[in-house]
Amino acid sequence: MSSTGSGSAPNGEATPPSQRKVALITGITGQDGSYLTEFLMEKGYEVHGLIRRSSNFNTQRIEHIYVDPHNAHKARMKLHYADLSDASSLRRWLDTILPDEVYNLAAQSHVAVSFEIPDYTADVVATGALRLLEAVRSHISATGRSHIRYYQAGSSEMFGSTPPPQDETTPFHPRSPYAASKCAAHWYTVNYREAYGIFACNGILFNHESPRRGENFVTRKITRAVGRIKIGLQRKLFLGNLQASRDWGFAGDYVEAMWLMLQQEKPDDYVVATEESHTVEEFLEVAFGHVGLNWRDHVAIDKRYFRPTEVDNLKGDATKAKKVLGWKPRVGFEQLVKMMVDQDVELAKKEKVLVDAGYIDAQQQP
Ligand code: NDP
Ligand code: GDR
Repeated sequence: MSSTGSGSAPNGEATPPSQRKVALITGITGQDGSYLTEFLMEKGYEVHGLIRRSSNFNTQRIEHIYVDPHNAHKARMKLHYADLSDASSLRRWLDTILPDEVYNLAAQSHVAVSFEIPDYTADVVATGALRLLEAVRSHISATGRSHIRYYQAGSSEMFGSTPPPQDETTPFHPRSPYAASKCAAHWYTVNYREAYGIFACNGILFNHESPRRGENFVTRKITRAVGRIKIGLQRKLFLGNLQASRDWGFAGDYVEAMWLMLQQEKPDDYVVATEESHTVEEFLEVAFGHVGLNWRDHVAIDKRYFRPTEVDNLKGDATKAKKVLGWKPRVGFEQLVKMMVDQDVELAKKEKVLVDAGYIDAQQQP
């Protein structure tokens, strides 16, 4: 089944349809998928996204670029039902869409949740990547379209307990079912490049955040709480390990690096990072401080948020991406935190209007 919708970015519309590059994105409804879609549409691409069936709409992050499919002449973003656990759907859409570039962003991407649903996580993250690579391989073999390029969304979680700074030569030591699955996906990608000559790249991306970040990742969980506490909708925030340190960048900057990898002469693997690391506690300081609050008055520790095995310290060395791709991050740590807090204060104000009008319950969180 296909539900086609189209979107029109302000720029990129000048490119005639026959000259447009075509991209296929798995995980288009996620944080990175939404930024990558905007980025590619600005560049004049036609973007096809694979979405999975859910009982509620899962397209909130791309609604602003969605145009009703009946406006066919403006159709530059199209959505199709598929799932990384369904190999036949992947091959079918490759054969139908005929993409020039494939970005595999889909994943069960929550590290803590991967301990709860390890089997499913491996099926989607590891075997899902293998299914897509195999679909690309057999599509090329059937059609001769060997120019097709593939991007695999790798993760700094693969480094796990190997101490920083981490670069492309650093050994992997994964610390969760999610991270072990991403390692498998990484090596499947390398293998399909070496075995079949497919233009396939691994982006080893360190944490990247934004106002569109899922609300159960620590950064967004914090900034949502700051907004709600500031507006009087919440009093407490329960967190786990505050000493973990992460190299946090802005998602909008990182999708450019994905695209740049696929524009090179040769396929390769790249670390993408800001090269700065901060603890969760430092994030709290900046986030609460930005609205004149003291995090210590609001944060409580709940052991349920500790992981069976933790990744203590990630800090990337992105020398190769800077040198070869000419990529660099534009948004720094403090700017990122403040951007997220500002947007979540605005969101909380809107929530407050609904609470005051009696439309929603203010006591969803303590
Ligand atoms: P999100 O969790 O925001 O998005 C994940 C996307 O994958 C969603 O569109 C989701 O659909 C989709 N998805 C989940 N399961 C399936 C499935 N079985 N079949 C098809 N689609 C599925 O992740 P991000 O945007 O933050 O990350 C993008 C990718 O980059 C992921 O692979 C992640 O593991 C990886 N990554 C992310 C980093 C980060 O800091 N953000 C860092 C390094 C790597 P739905 O909307 O329906 O849930
Ligand atoms: P991470 O992101 O595991 O790095 O994976 P997350 O924001 O979940 O955790 C970061 C650190 O914060 C600690 N933490 C908490 N985490 C969550 N989610 N909730 C809490 O209440 C909490 N309290 C403390 C965690 O223990 C951890 O140390 C993200 C995902 O986007 C992956 O898909 C991606 O591959 C990596 O980043 C790079």
